[in-house]
Amino acid sequence: MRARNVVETWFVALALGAAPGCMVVDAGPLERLRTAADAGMPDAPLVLEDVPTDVPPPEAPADECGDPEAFLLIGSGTYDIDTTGLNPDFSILGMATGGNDAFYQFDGVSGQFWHFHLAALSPGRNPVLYVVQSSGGVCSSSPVAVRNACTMSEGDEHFAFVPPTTGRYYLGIDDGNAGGGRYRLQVIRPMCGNGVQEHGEPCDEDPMMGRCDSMCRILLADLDATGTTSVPPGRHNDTATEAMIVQVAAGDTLDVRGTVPAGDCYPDVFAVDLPAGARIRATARNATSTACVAEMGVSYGLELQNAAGSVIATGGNDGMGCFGIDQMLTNPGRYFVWLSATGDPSRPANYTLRFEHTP
Ligand SMILES: [Ca+2]
Ligand SMILES: [Ca+2]
Ligand SMILES: [Ca+2]
Ligand SMILES: [Ca+2]
Repeated sequence: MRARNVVETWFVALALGAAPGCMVVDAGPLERLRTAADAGMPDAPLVLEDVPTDVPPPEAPADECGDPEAFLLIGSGTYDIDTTGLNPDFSILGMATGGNDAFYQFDGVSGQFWHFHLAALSPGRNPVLYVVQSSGGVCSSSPVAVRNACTMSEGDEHFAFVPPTTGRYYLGIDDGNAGGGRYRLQVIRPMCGNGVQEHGEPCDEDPMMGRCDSMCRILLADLDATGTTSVPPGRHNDTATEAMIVQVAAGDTLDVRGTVPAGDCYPDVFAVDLPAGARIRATARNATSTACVAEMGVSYGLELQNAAGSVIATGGNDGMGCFGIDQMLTNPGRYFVWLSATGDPSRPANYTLRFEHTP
């Protein structure tokens, strides 16, 4: 609509012979004149395609990663991007990113919280979203953060990003399928502690309530002494940054009930703080935790990662028919359990993930 407004303003100024410095603020008389001249027939509405679009909007992304002229993202904003005229000149190590790519830059400050969300507006796309650093105008093909959770589909890609170091970063909008398309990028800068749960924030409430910590991460604890708790629905919990903190003391068991929505590509990520020498078991069970079976047509995936993001165990049969992870830990620290559910995309998968912490 921006282009249409530009054209109409130009038309009004020309028709009225506007002198320099004269501002036309009321197009009403002109509209009535135009309508009269057309014998009462209103003009056909302009559509975007009628307007020359060879001048990109100022917030258009750059074609090349590392371009020092790339638009600088500062605060929250929404950007409509068209990569059809751009080139597929960048790729991420070990990932299919053959589509045309586009780039923004931003100054990341260590510890700040960003959330990026990319949706395809054109059909047949497979968006891929990543953050890379550049040196001397050359971007590293090893991303600082990367997301292609929906690898075979048009599903949105999004992630929380906390810069590990302060510096200039490039945000890449790419695609697993060749060619370009139209996308909508949302950049969100939530403020933890303002009492408002913003897009990208798992929660934002008083830590004294015991459901949300001071970093706006969801706390999962046995608050009602039933041995069971539930994942609040509809929250961001699919990266280590957004992981839900499972509070299970040595010798205790906690059943965490959750749901992977129908067709959802994203994992549910849990964090557990464990001392040296602890043993952690995480087993996937049915919705009522009565049996070690997934919902019909669904299969679970499990990974145990350390704080550096290295996979130290993957799910397997525990010998008693349960799919799970059972790991002794030498080093103390925060560990992450990634649960994914694949299968019938037409209905949600309800699960219980049982955490057992043995000293
Ligand atoms: Ca590419
Ligand atoms: Ca490009
Ligand atoms: Ca994708
Ligand atoms: Ca907030």
